Amino acid sequence: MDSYLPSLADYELVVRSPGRINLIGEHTDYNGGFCLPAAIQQSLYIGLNTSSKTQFNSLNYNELRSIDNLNQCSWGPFLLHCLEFMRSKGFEIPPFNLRFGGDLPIGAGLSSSSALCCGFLFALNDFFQYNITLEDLTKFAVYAEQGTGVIGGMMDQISILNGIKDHALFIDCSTWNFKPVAAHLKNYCWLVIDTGIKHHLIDTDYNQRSRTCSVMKSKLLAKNIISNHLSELQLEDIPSLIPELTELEIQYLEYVLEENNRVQQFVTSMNEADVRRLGTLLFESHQGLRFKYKVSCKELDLLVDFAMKDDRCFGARMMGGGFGGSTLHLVNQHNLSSYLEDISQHYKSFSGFVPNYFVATIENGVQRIQ
Ligand code: GAF
Repeated sequence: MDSYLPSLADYELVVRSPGRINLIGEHTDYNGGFCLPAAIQQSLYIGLNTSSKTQFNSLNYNELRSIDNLNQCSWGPFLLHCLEFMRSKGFEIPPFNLRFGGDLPIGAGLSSSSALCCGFLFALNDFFQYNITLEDLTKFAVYAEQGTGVIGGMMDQISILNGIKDHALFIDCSTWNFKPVAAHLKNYCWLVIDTGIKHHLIDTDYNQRSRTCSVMKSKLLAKNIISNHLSELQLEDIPSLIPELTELEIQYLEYVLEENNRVQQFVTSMNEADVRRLGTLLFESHQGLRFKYKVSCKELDLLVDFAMKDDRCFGARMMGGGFGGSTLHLVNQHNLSSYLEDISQHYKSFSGFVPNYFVATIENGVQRIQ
């Protein structure tokens, strides 16, 4: 991580912008539901300097861009949309020199694109002293990233900008309110395994899910069945909605409402340190994502299927938007190395390579470090 900092030593301002894990509550945010993410140690480090000409430099990609060709690289559109959003709000942005890089894996379901947007907006705000509140910065980051074409929610930006060390944030996405939940379980750890299947959400069926839910919402709003979000509904309401919705919509709705219930039960079980119940909820979440919401893939399933048959792991599930990326495993620390060895070998025999992994350390959200 710190290996990026020497390249930023001459920068007037340096911001650390973390990735995030999500303990549970997937594809619920854009449905006004619940989720439980946390900022992690893997981060992007973003440096800003004054300059006569605006320039952007990605250390990970070893690419240098100006405003004119910023769109012609994978990371450019995120920065461009942040700049456009800030200008649309009336902020004047003098020329600057930006350089960034870090140890946050890209396209691994750990929200590297949101880390870039959140960190960039936070850096601009601090550097040019706009005095935008953290609450507004969070909104700006959500809307700017939506400008790139992903019809996503607010889970990633809330956790990246507002994360609290050793805590997950229990977010009510209907109000954007959140409260910290202690996420440290004595003798257990949160293990993240990257399938190596890379994705940008815009290239997946993520938007298709989001659109289907939005169509469903419009139908139910038009009939005054809901007043704002799908997550106002309860599972018991489903039979009465069958005439209003398609079979696929019912299937997705059932997943979302079940996942909301799981998040609430998860928070209770975290407070009670009931590791077995937590594990069961993780497995149930994965099955919902796999069979009802259909956003998993065979590599994610392989890792979770292994976990289900192994009593060193209490629970596991895919994490983030899906279609690749990483899985989260709740593992007894004493068995961590043997579990890792076996699951890595199992994955290698299927995919040909040993997957990357790390034990998540839950850290604070975006911070100025220089
Ligand atoms: C991605 C999105 F960016 C989030 O808003 C959320 O929908 C998540 O997928 C799925 O829970 O990370």
